[in-house]
Amino acid sequence: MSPPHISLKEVALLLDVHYMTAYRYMREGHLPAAKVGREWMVRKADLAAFQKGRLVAKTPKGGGRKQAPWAPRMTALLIKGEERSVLALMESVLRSGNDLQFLYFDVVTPAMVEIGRLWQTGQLDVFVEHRASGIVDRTAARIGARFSTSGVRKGTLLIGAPQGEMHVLSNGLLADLLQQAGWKVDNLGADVPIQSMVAAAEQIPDLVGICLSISMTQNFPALNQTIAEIKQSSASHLPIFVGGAAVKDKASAAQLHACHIVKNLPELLALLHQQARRR
Ligand code: B12
Repeated sequence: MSPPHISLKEVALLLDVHYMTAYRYMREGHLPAAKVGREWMVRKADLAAFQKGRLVAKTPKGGGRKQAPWAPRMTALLIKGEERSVLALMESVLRSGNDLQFLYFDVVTPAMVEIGRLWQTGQLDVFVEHRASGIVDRTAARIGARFSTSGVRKGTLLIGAPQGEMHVLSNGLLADLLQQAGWKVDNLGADVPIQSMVAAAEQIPDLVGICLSISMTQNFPALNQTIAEIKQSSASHLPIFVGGAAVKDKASAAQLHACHIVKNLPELLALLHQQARRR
């Protein structure tokens, strides 16, 4: 019977790539390998899975967008807590011709949702979820900073999560994408006290809108009160956009006060564009 492992050199030959390319696949976390003595060894089963992934990647579907199984790889690296490999994978996604929005919403978001599912079904301890969140926060901050454009801004958007809401990864990702699209973003982060959100809405100059993110329906009362108080303040004219995991269905969305319920970034961009034309 042939051994279940082969060396990285043999992998390079089989894949018809330079040894350093095979080494990079390993370093970036696409191809699991273990050092045995002085040699890197790869399980044949892992190589087969990797080759399958590459095959998928080479077969563009849906308008030519590459379909490499990025999200499962991201999930695996986040679960292992491999911060450097997560960063390297993010770089690979972008180098393969995908944009920042694809990286954030089609790779990072499903990976985090899967981690949440594994936690909810008792397959992961919550520390893994905390560690993965920290990794996404830090790596996305490094990647996102490169996409921030300078020049004339379309106006400022205030972003935040209402009192009690700790889920704010989406805020950071949205902020990067909105900045890339030409807005200045003031991101207040998690658990913003109602009065602070109102003060920010009243005091930040050149404000054109407020984006609030909500993941837990139990924070609806705080969100509703925040919206109500903004509507009674000198910032009452500002449009309020609400998005997040808690407003995915119509019944939840119906519990919210006057605001625009937004599903995703393209919808938000379209609404902002409409608002700008009305001004
Ligand atoms: C990471 C995470 C955490 C982290 C948050 C860290 C951080 N810095 O944000 C930590 C560990 C702190 C945490 C804590 C808790 N969490 Co938690 N968490 C998650 C998890 C796994 C991922 C959330 C995430 O970041 N997703 C990635 C982002 C990018 O996706 P997103 O938020 O959905 O945003 C997308 C869209 O919704 C949209 N969007 C979001 N906001 C906005 C805003 C606008 C304006 C627009 C246009 C679009 C938009 O854009 C994004 C891209 O598509 C989810 C699982 C899940 N299914 O969502 C659970 C989840 C949200 N958590 C849950 C729970 C229960 C908790 C805890 C109570 C228990 C716990 N896990 O310890 C606490 C409560 C904390 C609190 N008081 O808020 C539940 C919520 C259930 C519910 N609906 O009530 C979930 C769904 C897990 C589950 N399956 O049960 N959590």
